[in-house]
Amino acid sequence: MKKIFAAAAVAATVFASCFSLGAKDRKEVLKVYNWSDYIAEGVIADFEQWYFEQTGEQIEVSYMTFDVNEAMLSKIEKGQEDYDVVCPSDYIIERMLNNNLLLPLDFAALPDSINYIYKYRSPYIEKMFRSINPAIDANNYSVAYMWGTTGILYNSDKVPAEDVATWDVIRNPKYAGKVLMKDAPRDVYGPVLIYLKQKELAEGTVTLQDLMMDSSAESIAAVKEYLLECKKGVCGWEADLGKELMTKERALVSLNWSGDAVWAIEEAAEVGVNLDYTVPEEGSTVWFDGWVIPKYAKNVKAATYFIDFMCRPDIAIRNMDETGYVASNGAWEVLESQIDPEYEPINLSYFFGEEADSVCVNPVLYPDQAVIDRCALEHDWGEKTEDLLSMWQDVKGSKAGASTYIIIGAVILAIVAAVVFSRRSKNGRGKRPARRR
Ligand code: SPD
Repeated sequence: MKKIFAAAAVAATVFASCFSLGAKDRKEVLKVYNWSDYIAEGVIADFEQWYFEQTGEQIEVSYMTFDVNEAMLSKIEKGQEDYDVVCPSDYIIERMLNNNLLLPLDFAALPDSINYIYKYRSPYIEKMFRSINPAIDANNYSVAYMWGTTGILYNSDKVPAEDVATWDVIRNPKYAGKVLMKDAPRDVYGPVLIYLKQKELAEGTVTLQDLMMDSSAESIAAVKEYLLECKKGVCGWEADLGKELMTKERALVSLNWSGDAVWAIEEAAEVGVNLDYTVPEEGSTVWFDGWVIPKYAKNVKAATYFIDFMCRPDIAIRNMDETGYVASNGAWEVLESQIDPEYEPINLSYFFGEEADSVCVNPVLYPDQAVIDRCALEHDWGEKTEDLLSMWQDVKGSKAGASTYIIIGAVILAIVAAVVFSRRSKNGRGKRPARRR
């Protein structure tokens, strides 16, 4: 996975855009706002070329990135930028639908020969998108890009599998100072609440779906208390760097997304570090990031073509191979590209149809039915989101965790060393002894 090259290519695109956009007609510009590290090298340039071939019109993509759903949403809600196409997660799509921030997608406008969206939509994705918002079918407003689970990425040489069978590994004192948390409040809140309510889940008095909607003051307080305990052992809150810190063994346990895990496992193997990923037994969240067109978009036609291009199987495969994430694309060609006899056969008929009931693919990429059955979709909390964000700030900003102590310790040592050194210099004792003749 050539992340560095991909990043350089994206940076070059953005750089080039900055210098040429001023002179361009807005209709010749497509503003894309996507997650960082989420597209393969060269795909943007290939889209510009393909768009010209299909329409005879020039387009220049202005490509911008974000790392945190809530930060992206705040820009959209304030109308700070007239993005044409954006890639939020499921519960943010739900919020955008509730707040009337999205345009319906018109794929009938595309010529049949290049309409990849309907042709390759997985039945599973279609069903899950329908469940995003029971009142409005999200399939009419969004097309899934990548999807996955939230779980634990861990160093399998130093952390035994039984320790990661539970979310409580993030609080396990054995790994204090070596735990990374995703800087994504909803993606941490869900698993922690599932852990805290495991007894009620087992007894059947609550369901995973109930927990995804649980924004009560009691639950937020319980998750806060738990996270404050975890914080003593947390060495960082990361948006995108966690995978690299794991490959360098700077951390041993990382609450992370399956796509980052795939990337990290492959990169780590190349330097002899063994990482693995699991979805703890208590249950977790399954998530989807989908393309949407905000209602103040200026280039709906190019945005529609862009979303369609991302669904072309060869493009989906390139994006998967380079980012580690899984395309929401049900094309058989995509499945075939991932088949590797090294893996045990798993049942992916839920995603690719009946014929895929026993396929050898990486189970971190495509969870089998048993994992899916213990995962649920996050949902928008509306106004209550503020309570979560404020709890999150309290936890991250409150009294020091391990990483803070390490930094403070290093600063104190540096000051002490500087003072000792300056005293020794003044007394002449720090000087190199004169050579005997
Ligand atoms: N570096 C790209 C990361 C995108 C992951 N999206 C996951 C969102 C889960 N809510």
